[in-house]
Amino acid sequence: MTSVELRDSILHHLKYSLGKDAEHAVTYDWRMALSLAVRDRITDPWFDATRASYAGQHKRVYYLSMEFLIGRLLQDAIVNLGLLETAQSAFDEIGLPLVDVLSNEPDAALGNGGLGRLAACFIESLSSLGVPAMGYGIRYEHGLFKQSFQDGKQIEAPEDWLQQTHAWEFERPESTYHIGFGGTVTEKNGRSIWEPEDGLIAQAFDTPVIGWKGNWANTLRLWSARPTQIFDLDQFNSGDYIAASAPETLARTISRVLYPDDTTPQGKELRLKQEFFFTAASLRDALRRFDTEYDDLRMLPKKVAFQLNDTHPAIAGPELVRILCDERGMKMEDAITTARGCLAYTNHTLLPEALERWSVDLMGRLLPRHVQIIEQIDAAHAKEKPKRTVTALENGEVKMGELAFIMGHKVNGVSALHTDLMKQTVFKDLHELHPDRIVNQTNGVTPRRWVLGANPRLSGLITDVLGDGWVADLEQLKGLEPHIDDAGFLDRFAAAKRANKTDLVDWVKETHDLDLDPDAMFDVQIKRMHEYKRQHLNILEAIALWQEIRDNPTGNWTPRVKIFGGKAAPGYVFAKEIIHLINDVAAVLNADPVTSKYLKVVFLPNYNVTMAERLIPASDLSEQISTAGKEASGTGNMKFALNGAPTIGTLDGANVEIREHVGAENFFLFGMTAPEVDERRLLGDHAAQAIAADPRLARALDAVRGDVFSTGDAGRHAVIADNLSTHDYFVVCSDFTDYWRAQREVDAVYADQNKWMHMAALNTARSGWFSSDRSMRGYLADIWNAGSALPEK
Ligand code: 26V
Repeated sequence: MTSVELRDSILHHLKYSLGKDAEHAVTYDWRMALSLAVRDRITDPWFDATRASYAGQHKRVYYLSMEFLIGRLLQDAIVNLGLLETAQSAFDEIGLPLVDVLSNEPDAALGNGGLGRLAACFIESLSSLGVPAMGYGIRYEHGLFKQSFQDGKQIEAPEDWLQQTHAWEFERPESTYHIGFGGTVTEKNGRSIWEPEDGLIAQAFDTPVIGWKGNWANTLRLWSARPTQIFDLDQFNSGDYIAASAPETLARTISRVLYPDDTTPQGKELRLKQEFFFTAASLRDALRRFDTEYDDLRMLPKKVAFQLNDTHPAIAGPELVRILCDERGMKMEDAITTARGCLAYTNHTLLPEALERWSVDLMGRLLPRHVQIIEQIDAAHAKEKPKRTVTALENGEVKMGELAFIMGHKVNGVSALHTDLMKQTVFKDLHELHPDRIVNQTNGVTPRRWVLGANPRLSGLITDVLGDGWVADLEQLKGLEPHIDDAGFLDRFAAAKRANKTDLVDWVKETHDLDLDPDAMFDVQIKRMHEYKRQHLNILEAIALWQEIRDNPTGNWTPRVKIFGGKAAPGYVFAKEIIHLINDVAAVLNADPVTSKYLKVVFLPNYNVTMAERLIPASDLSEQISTAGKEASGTGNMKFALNGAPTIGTLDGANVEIREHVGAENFFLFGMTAPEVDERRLLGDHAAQAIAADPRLARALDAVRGDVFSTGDAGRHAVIADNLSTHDYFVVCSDFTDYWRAQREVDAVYADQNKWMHMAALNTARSGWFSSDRSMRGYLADIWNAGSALPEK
């Protein structure tokens, strides 16, 4: 496509789809027109892919996820279609900067964090690999809340991405399913029949997901809830308008808002409804498609794979059994075996508070037949493993992890360490019963969004050296290694980083009126706020460093800017305290005339995918400092390494594998290992001991406890100091001293820019393994037994 053709298509859509003439069009109109023009280019590959999937009778992969943290889609689509330069020239002609048009798009935050972003990377990789696949989720009207700060404290506001027309989706009024809740189970001729009492409609909205070079496109199908009956006409006519629309309001509530990840699942009826709603609709949809192609249900495991993204869709097990047995007449045991052949489960956390459990009471009220089936699944499992068994239903609760494990033919962890820990802890007993079921699939990230799209300067350099094959085959980045010492390479690498940093400096100035020095080290921690991620360890180190600089202001300090970003779940009080502390520390440090040229702290509000795309290419140092054993994988860590930011980190999650790939000498390791953490906790007074042994830590904690950062409200942050000085579950104090040491090593290397850039470039060259294409190939081979439908090149 030429830029003239693209421009004409944009102008056509502006006029005929949006009803605007160019003279009166605002940025929104241009963005919509460009999106529709680009969407047109996706439609043919999308149809071709659908046809090829049917024609080839390929096995289909269905990725069931409560969350798809897709962010903006326009730039990604343009990049994958190879239209970036074309779009650039088209808008040069129109006379509007393309960046302004691209940044008009709202950031679709249909997810909380890592789990949802991983789903988005996976679905893009499946398209780039040409695998017939579909993502199934919920079309939340409101995504993750918007964050702002008032007096340093987090304020939440509802997010409203659907206020504007969503340019990428196609509404499918004909693709609807009736989803029931409640009611009774009756027996007829030896068959159980569930007769739900309430119900609602799940309606599909499709977003095409275009792969690299536009060779293939899959569908992200999101379900929206609507009532079976719009309103009660009798009540309306009698004047009771509120009662008349009650059923509609109630039904629509199901897809109204994304749950933030703090809420304990117990008693959250709406969340269980959301889970069943989207899972049941997705299964029905997939089976309808299967029925158009095959007539023998025993073929199901050969032709269909359902991947459960955590336990949120784990009700798929009993629901599929229910359909096969009650509706399709399969014998219960065959139904269980057939369902298991299709299902696999990914675990994303070992934190006990995040493992889903539902009371049998609640589940029995909403899904009476499913509780019966879970009992039968347990019974069949006990029969299969008579010596010692583990059940999903226990003490009046359904344990969704156990259910997903028992109903999956494979269960995977998301990094090597996490998978090992799964075997040793949460699933120890089940692993002993089924030693071949747990497999590892280390996470990955899509290089199209996280390198090519987000970091055009670095990408340009890589392509100059290697050609563009690396985009679809990221391990080719290894080919950079022999060039690192070529004349000019490191200079160009450093210049790309420096220009990205300058862009960030300009943006921070414009949006937050803060002055940052692009020559300072940009030390970045961006992720959800959580005690296990230990943002408080990072800010304690900043405080201690500030105190040390004040002691010796003429010292040879390496200038640093510590940048934070991340949201705390609205109900997570302690995480919000940490945000408040960081903002208060920032206010004091940034105003200090003696130290602020060496050390600044910035907390950027409303961190999201778009902000990550801006920050990661401009980062020097990646903070991955979770308590060992707690971060299942991390995926931000991979994005930083790929973009040439070495890690300071613990041996946790995928950090372990990143360090193996980039080399120990290019990774700033500190802290206890997972077994050392467990052992350390056995000491009742580990925090007190650590504080007694390190005067820097003691002094920093005193400052937190006192009024140094409390502007007249002494003791405001004492909860944090007290928590850390006493039980300190996440062993912040015990890791502080080693963290300090590692940070000083970082300072020393950064002061030698040649050495630093060398290390940074090696991080890029050696991180190609962390592509989500590699992850998807692993799932295809070890879990799904499926493959690409594209001809081999
Ligand atoms: C839990 C709950 C509980 C009920 C309310 C809604 C909700 C939503 C999310 C969660 C926990 C999700 C666990 C999670 O996000 N794990 C992250 O998964 C990433 C991808 O595998 C991984 O990189 C991170 O280390 C891991 O924390």
